[in-house]
Amino acid sequence: MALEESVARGRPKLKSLLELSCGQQSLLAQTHDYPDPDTIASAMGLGWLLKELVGIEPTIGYGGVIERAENKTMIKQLGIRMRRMSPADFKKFDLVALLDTQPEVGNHCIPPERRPDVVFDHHFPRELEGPEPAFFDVGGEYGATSTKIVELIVAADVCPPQDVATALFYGIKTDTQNLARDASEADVAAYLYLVDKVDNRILAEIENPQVPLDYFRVFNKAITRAKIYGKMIVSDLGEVYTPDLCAEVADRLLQVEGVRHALAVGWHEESLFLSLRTRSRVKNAGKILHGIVCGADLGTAGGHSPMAGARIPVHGKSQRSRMDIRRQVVNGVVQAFGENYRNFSRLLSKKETSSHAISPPPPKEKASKEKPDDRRKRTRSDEVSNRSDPPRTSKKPQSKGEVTPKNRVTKNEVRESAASSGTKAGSTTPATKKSRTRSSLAPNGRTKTNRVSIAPDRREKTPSLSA
Ligand SMILES: [Mn+2]
Repeated sequence: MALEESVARGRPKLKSLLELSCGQQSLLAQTHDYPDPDTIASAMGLGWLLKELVGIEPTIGYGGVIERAENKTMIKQLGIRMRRMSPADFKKFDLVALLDTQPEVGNHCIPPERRPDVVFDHHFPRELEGPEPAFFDVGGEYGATSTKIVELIVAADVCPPQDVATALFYGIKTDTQNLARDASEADVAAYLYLVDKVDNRILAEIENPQVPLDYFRVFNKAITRAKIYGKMIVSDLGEVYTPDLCAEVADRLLQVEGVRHALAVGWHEESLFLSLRTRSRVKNAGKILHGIVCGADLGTAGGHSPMAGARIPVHGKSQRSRMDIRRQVVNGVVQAFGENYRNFSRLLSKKETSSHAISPPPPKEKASKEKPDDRRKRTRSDEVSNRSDPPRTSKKPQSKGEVTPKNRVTKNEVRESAASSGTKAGSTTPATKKSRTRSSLAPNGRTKTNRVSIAPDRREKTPSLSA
């Protein structure tokens, strides 16, 4: 039933698209700068369909970089070939299609003199400054551009191969948060049409990729720098290796209890990037960010009601004016959500952000009454017995009041010593001091071997990882 409506919507679009592409040799399906899964899937789907129907040779183009782990995995696992475009490249194609954005919105690198011939976008329509492209399908009740492409495929009555189906499915899934956000009946119909055509093993790999260490460094910054203004949370990530991280962080920060709106900002290649999220049904993130960024002619912005992004070029601008721009935009967004930008608290306290100690919490009862001397004696006798009879470590400790099992004590010592050698903070805490005393008292063979095999390894790794 719903699929019949998809066919009905797709049929006239397919007809005019075929008229336009018939007899043409080459198609450039252009995605975003910093493309997301929906734009990649739409370009792949459109390219495949037109090759299938009219034999046109498709190329998928992009600008910026592709760094987000999920997107890189998607491209690799589905064998999608994408070409980074320079302005001169656009002349080489008979047809240029723009997917998931519009000529005036930005976030693409098609030069102004080469108007795209085809535009597919589900975001709200923008006023066109130049002539309307020959094929222009913008807006409508769609949570993803991929859904529009699926409607063409069902109207053409062809069956997409598994890689195309998987890409389109993932495009719809990410843009609608698995049909939970801004999903229309059209999206649900497209999703259901694709669901049994998907390679679920590849989909799982895409959704659970390994990420670089820097990913966690950025998240660390995001959390330590986060400020809370009433129901709004804002974090400045500093320089990021990919602007996508702003989106990921904003999504994550929106999970903080009591938070209704989240803004993450980060710098990448002479631009300030912003990602805004809101749970509000009244406020429109896309319109707010568009008003603040485009209204002041600072840069480009786009998005929907619950989520939006913006990019502000700062090339040639002084450090001072970069800070002013950031302040202007952040304060503007905070105010737009009815909060006072002068009034904030931090997600983490100063103490929490500065503490690097990894000592265990101190014992709560009995142990505090013990004299330090007693503990020292016990530890020594314990370790002596360990040395005399090594296989006992695998057995349960003989009596209850004893110190923790020997091998665990040893590991803690190793961890603490490795940590205190790496960081200045924490090395003066009482617990670390004790453990040092303890290990220096133990001429134990086992302790020594562990120290040699674990601790130097960590010491070696730490500096190279931070490089
Ligand atoms: Mn989209």
